[in-house]
Amino acid sequence: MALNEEQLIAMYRALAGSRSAEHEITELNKQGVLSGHHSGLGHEAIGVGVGFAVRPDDCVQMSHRSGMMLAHARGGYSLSDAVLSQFGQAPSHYAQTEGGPRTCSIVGLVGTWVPMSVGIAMADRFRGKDTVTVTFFGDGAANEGAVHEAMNLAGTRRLPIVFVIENNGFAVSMPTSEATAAEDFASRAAGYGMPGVTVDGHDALAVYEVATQALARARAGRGPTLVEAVITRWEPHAQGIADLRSAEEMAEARIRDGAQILRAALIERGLLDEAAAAAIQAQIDEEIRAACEQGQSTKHASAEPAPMTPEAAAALTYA
Ligand SMILES: Cc1ncc(C[n+]2csc(CCOP(=O)(O)OP(=O)(O)O)c2C)c(N)n1
Repeated sequence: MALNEEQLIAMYRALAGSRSAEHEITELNKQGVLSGHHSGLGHEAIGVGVGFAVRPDDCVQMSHRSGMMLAHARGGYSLSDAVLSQFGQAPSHYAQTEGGPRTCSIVGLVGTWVPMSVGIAMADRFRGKDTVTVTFFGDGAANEGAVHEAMNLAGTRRLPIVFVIENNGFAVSMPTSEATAAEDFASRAAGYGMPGVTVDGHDALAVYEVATQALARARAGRGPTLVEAVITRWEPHAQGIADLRSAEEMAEARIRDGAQILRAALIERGLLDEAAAAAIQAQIDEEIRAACEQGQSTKHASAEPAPMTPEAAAALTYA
């Protein structure tokens, strides 16, 4: 289903907003004001593209990369919520709010939520619903045994589920090329008896198209799809973890920019101009600024531990 003009502008607003919120949260982590973040910078277009394709009653199982963007794009989760949740002053994007879109949180063990997603799709099928489950995971998780079993079961039973692999080329510091001999992940779908599609994960409109088709297929009872969204991770795996990429490689990772790509596409279609884009950005900046101010001014009133100093944050090692 093609998005109309209003929806396309809303998509840009969600993408630019997610980018700015993610940027601010990442910076506050670098400064030691916040701690423990897995930055989603670079991944935004995947969450936003899928977020616009799903129905509120579809169940989305988020990842630690694009969960916030998904929640924001689906509606009911503001940029202010996203920032304040980092200060413990708003619900996390993983939490399902009363009457809001249906979500399921990840668990700490990578990949273990994928079999749970298959269980949700199966339960919905048993209940006679026409809902679809969408489950997100990384290229590292894709190599977990439980994930293979889950996809095999979903293919066998033709379950209403869409698997979205966010392939950022790394599992912490392990390059994909050292974790699998296969050229890509989408081709694995043949072994599970489902279609596999590769999409540019920086292109929100392309992600939206692929997700829309996969959702329609699942909703029509024709079974699951494996979507491989190829993306670059702009930041190290998580705060305090050294990235093995060179400075040049880190800079190259930022060349594909989802917000710029959507902005250029909308300008080319005559739906957006520089002034309108600037006005949207000014509203976003103001919402995030106010949330940061509120978060920082009231943070110490709670019983939370004192924030880490930048030195302590930099000294963190990964266990
Ligand atoms: C079962 C398990 N093994 C290892 C870890 C530690 N760990 C946390 S995130 C992560 C990398 C996951 O890589 P990927 O699935 O590609 O997602 P990405 O972080 O790149 O988005 C690892 C190894 C874990 N949480 N669970």
